[in-house]
Amino acid sequence: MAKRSKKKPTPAAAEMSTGEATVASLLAHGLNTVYALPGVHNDHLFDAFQRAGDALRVVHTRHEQGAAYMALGAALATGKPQAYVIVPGPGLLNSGAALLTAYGMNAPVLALIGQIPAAAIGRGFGHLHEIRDQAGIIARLVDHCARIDGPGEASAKVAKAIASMRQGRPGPAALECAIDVWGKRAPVALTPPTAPRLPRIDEDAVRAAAKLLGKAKRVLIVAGGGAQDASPEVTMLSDMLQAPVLAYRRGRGVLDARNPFSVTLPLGRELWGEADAVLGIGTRLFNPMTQWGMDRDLQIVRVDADRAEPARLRKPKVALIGDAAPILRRLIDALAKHNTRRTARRDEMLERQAKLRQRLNKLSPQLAFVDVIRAELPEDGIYVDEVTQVGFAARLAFPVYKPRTLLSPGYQDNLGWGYATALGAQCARPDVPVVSINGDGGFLYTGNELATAMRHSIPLVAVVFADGAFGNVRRIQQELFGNRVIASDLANPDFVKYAESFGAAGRRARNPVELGAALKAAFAAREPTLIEVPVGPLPSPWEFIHMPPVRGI
Ligand SMILES: Cc1ncc(C[n+]2csc(CCOP(=O)(O)OP(=O)(O)O)c2C)c(N)n1
Ligand SMILES: [Mg+2]
Repeated sequence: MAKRSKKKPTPAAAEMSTGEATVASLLAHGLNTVYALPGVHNDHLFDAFQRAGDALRVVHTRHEQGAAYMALGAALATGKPQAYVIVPGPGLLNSGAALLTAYGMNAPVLALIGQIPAAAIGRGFGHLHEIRDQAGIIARLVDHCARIDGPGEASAKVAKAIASMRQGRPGPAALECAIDVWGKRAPVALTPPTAPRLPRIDEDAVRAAAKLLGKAKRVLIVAGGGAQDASPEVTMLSDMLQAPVLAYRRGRGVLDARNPFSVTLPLGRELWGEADAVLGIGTRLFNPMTQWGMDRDLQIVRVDADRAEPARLRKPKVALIGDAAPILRRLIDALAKHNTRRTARRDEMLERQAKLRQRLNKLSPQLAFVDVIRAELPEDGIYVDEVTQVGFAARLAFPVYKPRTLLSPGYQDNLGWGYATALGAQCARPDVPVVSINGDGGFLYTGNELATAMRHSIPLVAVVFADGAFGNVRRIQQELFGNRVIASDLANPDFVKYAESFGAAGRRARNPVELGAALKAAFAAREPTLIEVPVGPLPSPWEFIHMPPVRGI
């Protein structure tokens, strides 16, 4: 890594260990919680955590995937950088799926990873937890990584890593440090946090976008994860353009679902087919472009923090590069001049939403479960999704009112992310209730972290829909493979007793009404809770998710 030009150091250079300098720097960047699983490689770092006292909360988990998913959940729920700490080799690999998901979701997660003795790195002696080319493995997983080689550079490397996580397209970063380096001491000058550099807004491109969108007759806005901090701007543009806003997972809540212009996949596809212009904001547009078609009659404007993203599938007419909110504010100003008079579409949208709901009703009883969860979860409560039947229905029909209140795993769609990610969200947002939805298959990936919920008093409420199967897989085997079922049945524990064995509250709900009552009680009690919901086979959601094209290519 190239050295950053010298920053102005803070006045006094106190003697510190590498670990202490790292902690001081994390705290200076507002990171006051770390999710961690200790081990000998990081003992001096944990000693620095201990010495930081109340300034730093250390949430230790029962598996490294739990620590990493918790940091991811905290990052997704807050939009702010979060850190996890693990031993090298197996510790790193155990956290790998979460780090991969953080990359896919542009989540600012910092991995602090131990290393074997500095002098032995790369020499193949077979030290405890040694893995070949750990730095190379990490470099494939994140955009920014470095090794901290001593106390004097720890703070600068932490500052640089955190800056990289917020610069341009956000994402995870990783820092390694060798077992014999964390404890080394020297006078240390701390590097203060740096503000992200915002790219200059291209005013010509803003004008071109305003002209194009202003003239278009039927605009569709598509909001992705990059639109989460631009909710007021997206809402205003939707109103000015009378444009529906499509979001599937990461962009949900950017336009409040109580606004009839807020649409999910099936309506979004219809509108994509009718649109003459699309404004994609912080989204790869992957599903629409690859599934629904993108003929030349569809003019596309993209807003993206990543310069490389807009042209990936097809070069848009206009690309605006940078954070969405400031760009959209300029676009709103310019559009005021170029926008045509438009007929109000509110009634049309209300009618289309009602029709869609009729169609979706065949997802029963999933939708009834989705409805009671929405009824009991307060407006700013956080719903954490999983790769499960009720989860798929929620992606289509759970009304999301605010950004960052539906957390869904993005294109990795990795089974088993949910419970620990939700724990992290609840840890970082103790002020709002968090509910974690799980299948019986996915839950046991990180269900052991019930121990973490108890140890750290994290009042997460988890719902486990138990059908005794990897239900999604089983249904595909039944429907598409002549009922040749294999490896998709599950031997389950009694989930209520399982929760109780940790000291958590366990409840059972046999139908949507009972689930509503159980959720009400759990949110009132504010204690770690698991609600088991026994279910039978559930109808397939896939006709509403994988849909045929509506345009030419
Ligand atoms: C990491 C990972 N492994 C495997 C899969 C494939 N997969 C998708 S859904 C599913 C079954 C989910 O079972 P369960 O959690 O019980 O939910 P259900 O479909 O029964 O509601 C599997 C194995 C995946 N998405 N991610
Ligand atoms: Mg299942």
